[in-house]
Amino acid sequence: MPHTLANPLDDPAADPFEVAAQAAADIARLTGVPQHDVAVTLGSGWGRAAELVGETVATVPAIEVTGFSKPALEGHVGTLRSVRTPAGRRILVIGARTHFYEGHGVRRVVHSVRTAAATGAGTMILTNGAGGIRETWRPGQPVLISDHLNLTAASPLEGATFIDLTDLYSRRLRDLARSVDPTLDEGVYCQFRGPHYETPAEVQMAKILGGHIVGMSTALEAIAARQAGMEILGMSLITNLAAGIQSTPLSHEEVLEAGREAEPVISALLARIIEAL
Ligand code: 8IG
Repeated sequence: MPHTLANPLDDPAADPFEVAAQAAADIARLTGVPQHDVAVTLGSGWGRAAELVGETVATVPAIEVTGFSKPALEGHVGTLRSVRTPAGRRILVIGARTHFYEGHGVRRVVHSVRTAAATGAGTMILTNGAGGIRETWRPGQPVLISDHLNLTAASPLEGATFIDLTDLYSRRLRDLARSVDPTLDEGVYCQFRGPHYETPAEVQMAKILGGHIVGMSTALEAIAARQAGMEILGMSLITNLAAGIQSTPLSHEEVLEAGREAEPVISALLARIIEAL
């Protein structure tokens, strides 16, 4: 009897791009939408941010799609949605992020991005909730990601796959986002492994290294999106100031609350950016 794996990506012999192609076929079948133009991953605080983007055509539990895993966390929605904008653009809304800290390997972390590319999406919008290092930033503030520091010591690329990451977070898309909201600030996102938050010393290290935002996602996904040839827009909702920057301890509850409060503002922002793409 062959051993049945819970997730085909856990089979080292599997081709992750073939699994993504299968997942894209599942999405086409389950949503009735053969192709998507843009994909959006919703991070902490962004859970309802897609509701103003357009009409939800179909909602699919992520676990029904090949290679996807159960969501690990409250505040992370485990669904894939097909949304149609007023202009008729097809948006794949990914509310099912697998984090590196879950320990299932990088293939699973970037599967949603590879799947999005396989559905036809040429633009990948990656959102997250994160800690802010800049003292002028306030919880509830959205910022653009201008570049990243990948501090996970991992990569979604396998073998001698050399990919250029200059302009990884597209200047064109950042300019476009600022044409929607000129007050949007930007910064360098540091992906830590987590799931613990940083020590104040680690936050100071990130600051010295040129970081402005600390989080536990996005960088690995952006690399995979670039490998797939997508144009990338990254946005962080600053839900807390990073450890030691704020005087009080960090709590997941605080993160959720900042997300709830910012929801109407970032929902409208995201909808307007997508409309302007
Ligand atoms: I929300 O302060 C959120 N996610 N690493 N540090 C890291 N991840 C985060 C933080 C934070 N806030």
